[in-house]
Amino acid sequence: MYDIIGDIHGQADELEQLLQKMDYQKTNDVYRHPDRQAIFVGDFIDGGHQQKKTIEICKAMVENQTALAVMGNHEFNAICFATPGSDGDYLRPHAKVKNVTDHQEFLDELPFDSPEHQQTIDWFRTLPLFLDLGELRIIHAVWHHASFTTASQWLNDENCLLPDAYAPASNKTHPLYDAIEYLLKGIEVELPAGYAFNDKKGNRRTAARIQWWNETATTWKDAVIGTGNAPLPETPLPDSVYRYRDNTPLFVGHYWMNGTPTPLAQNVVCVDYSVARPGGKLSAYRWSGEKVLESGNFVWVERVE
Ligand SMILES: [Mn+2]
Repeated sequence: MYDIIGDIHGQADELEQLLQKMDYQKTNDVYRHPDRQAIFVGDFIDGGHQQKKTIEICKAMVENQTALAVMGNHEFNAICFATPGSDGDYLRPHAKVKNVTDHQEFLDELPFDSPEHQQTIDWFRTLPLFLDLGELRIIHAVWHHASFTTASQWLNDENCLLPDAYAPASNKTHPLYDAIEYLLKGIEVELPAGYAFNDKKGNRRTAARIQWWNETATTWKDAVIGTGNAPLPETPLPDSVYRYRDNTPLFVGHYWMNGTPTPLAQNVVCVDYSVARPGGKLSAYRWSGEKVLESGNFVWVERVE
């Protein structure tokens, strides 16, 4: 059975506390549990000041099969930052200031192109985009069938992106770009004509995130998230807007949740409770075969301030 652990973002102290709280013990430098396996939902890096240590702990667990892991958008970005494209520039250009500032603490700990940086990027490349374990599924942001179809020809047998996939996945005009966006960063849906909202940075947006896990939110007004107080239509969402309707329990990270951990739906859990920001938690869901996910199965530690 599995303990699914949320986005760590370089907070290694909290990771060790959480593992110990779940009775994982460190033997021969590897955390392990006598009869459970951990699963990391990605986003090991960017944020906290212990990114190298976080990678050491998680990589050792994955290599010794005491844990499984999937790729987060931050690992995908780190690979693109380190991968030259055919035009000679990196797939995530270094001249764009935001690409560097978002990643600076990682680069401070693992200097660009150093052997330890290269080894870390090589390990990130071995992380699958998703895990389908039959009775449960894990992906960083959205389990999205249409994007799996698009991505399938760019994956190896273990569902890792092939080396040649990173260039098309970084090219906004290529179908693989949107597929990776959906799987690792979430779905945005165009609002009905005439509707818009201002995002956190004050930019006017006409596409919004939706609660793809929530079948009971049937109108635009109820289903859309992150739109603040903007007026939204109370008309039904069209059927074309994606919802996760499968019975198989699904675990995701990515969403910077607040408050007391609880399932998003009876078949969907988000384990990301924002340990990378003040007041956040590192959380895990201890899954033991149940089809209906329950809030009592969450375990967490508070962020060390
Ligand atoms: Mn993420």
